[in-house]
Amino acid sequence: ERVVVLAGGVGGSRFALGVRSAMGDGAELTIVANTGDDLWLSGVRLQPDVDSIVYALAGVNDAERGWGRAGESEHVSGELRKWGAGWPWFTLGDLDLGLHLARTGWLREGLTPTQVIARMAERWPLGARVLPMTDTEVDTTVTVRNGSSTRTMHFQEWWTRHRATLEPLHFDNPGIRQALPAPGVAEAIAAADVVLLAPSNPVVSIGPIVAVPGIGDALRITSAPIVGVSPVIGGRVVRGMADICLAAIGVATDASAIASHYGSRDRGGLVDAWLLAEEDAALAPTVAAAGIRSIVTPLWMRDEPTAKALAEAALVAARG
Ligand code: GDP
Ligand code: FO1
Ligand code: CA
Repeated sequence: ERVVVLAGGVGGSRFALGVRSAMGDGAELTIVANTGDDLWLSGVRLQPDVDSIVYALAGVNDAERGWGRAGESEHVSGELRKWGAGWPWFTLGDLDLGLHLARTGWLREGLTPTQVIARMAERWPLGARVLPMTDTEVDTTVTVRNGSSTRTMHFQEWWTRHRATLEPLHFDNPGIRQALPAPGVAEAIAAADVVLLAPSNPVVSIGPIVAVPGIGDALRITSAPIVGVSPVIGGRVVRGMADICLAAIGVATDASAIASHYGSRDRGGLVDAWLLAEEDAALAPTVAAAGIRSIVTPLWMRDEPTAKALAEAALVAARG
């Protein structure tokens, strides 16, 4: 069985672990990671969602935070702050910086981001192939009101510095129309038996992935069923501030509204089936009205067993 998962950071990495444990021997798992959060900082390339997924699969992640390494120290970051270098509100852990330095060196030697991740997988057996959505550098920017005018900033500044407290007018991914899917992404989707959308942020995680031109097309034409998992449980996002992102694109923080936003594949959309939390069972008719089959199942990923059970439910849903 060939399974492809589209994933962001916190929700994406937890779900990826669940899918890996739910899959049988001989099954092939490909995880397509959002790279819209990526940035250059203090001379190094950061790929937060890729790294959250790789660290989680390698078992070296800080599971509570959902990003960065377990057992992290911050000597270098403290020194950078004293230099006035980088962003004082954005901490690069020492172990994490080891990866950023390695990656930046390899990129400068001419490796692609896809090849860099493959190198990471030589050190850490991941039990999955992790692909960036694209090797092209694509940012996510957020435009907010600034008096009578507007101001545009990098997603990380809006998210981490301002904690999403500035009302977003819109999100953009400059350059994404020219971006190509990373090698293997469209092929994996075309050859998949199942495609799963992790319960990731629909706006700034899944949104950029499906906005890469060849990826959206590959999803529309693959013969594999596509099953999405709601990141909203009982009308609330589980971890983070995705509700504020959803409001900016006019989508309610509601599991059925997100399903309708992705749309039914029968009607040119992205999903065949949608996993709803038990708390949201009453939304099943609304999801059905959008032409999407829904399955009610526990959606909380508390630990590996609950993430595995969720992944199993998604795989069962895909089989029809
Ligand atoms: P980010 O890139 O770090 O922001 O992480 P993702 O985009 O992958 O995931 C963020 C989303 O994951 C949030 O909007 C949450 O609603 C969702 N999420 C986090 N934990 C869980 C969980 O246990 N269950 C479900 N269903 N969604 C979750
Ligand atoms: N999130 C924070 O809230 N504060 C930080 O200082 C921070 C540092 C950081 C460094 C590397 C990395 O890969 C991620 C980091 N994050 C930090 C998480 C990240 O900003 C966001 O949560 C994601 O980009 C959203 O997906
Ligand atoms: Ca992200």
